[in-house]
Amino acid sequence: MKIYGDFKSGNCYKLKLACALLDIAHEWVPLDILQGDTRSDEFLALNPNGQIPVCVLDDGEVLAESNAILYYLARDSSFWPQHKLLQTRILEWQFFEQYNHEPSIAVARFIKVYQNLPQNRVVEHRAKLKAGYRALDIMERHLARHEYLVSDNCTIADISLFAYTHVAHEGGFNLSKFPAIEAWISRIQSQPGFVGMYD
Ligand SMILES: N[C@@H](CCC(=O)N[C@@H](CS)C(=O)NCC(=O)O)C(=O)O
Repeated sequence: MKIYGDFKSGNCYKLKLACALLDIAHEWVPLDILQGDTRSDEFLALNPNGQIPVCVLDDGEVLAESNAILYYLARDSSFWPQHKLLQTRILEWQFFEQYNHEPSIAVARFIKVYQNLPQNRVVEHRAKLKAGYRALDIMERHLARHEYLVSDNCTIADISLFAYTHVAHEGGFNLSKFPAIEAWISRIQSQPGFVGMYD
């Protein structure tokens, strides 16, 4: 199995982390989005949407969308519980991640880390911080009452939300205002097989 990704991207890191936690062998194919690697004809033939991560299975099937790939990787493990209600709760958090959390926290981080906060994106960055803090507030309130997002152990909902939350400070967020999130980050980091984004 091949995973096309950028090691600094949270969406790609979700798969690196899942493979480490589940001990799934794979080949990592590094791509650089700033160099236009995701716009080449070769890459667009894999994913016409021009985005990473992309996973190419041994039989040639191509999978896109980080949270869908997480399901594929983890569907037979404890990271995807069998109970229908818990599965639905995982999807709730993953849709929240893609619609509310990632578009604010990941984009704020992109503007700072990849683009060094250019003057013409300062106002947008401020708006992303505001929206991102709202998403973090929602997580904080939930995690103040629960050890993990969905069940008593780590699921792919935690992997999805962990990816950009644990590097939110790189985008300008102050996580010290969120003690329950910080404790949850430590719990994820102590999972057997854990690998960091920059490892
Ligand atoms: N919904 C997609 C988002 C993927 C995404 O935004 N990928 C970024 C890197 S984090 C990308 O490929 N950007 C390059 C581009 O859009 O041109 C997922 O979860 O996989």
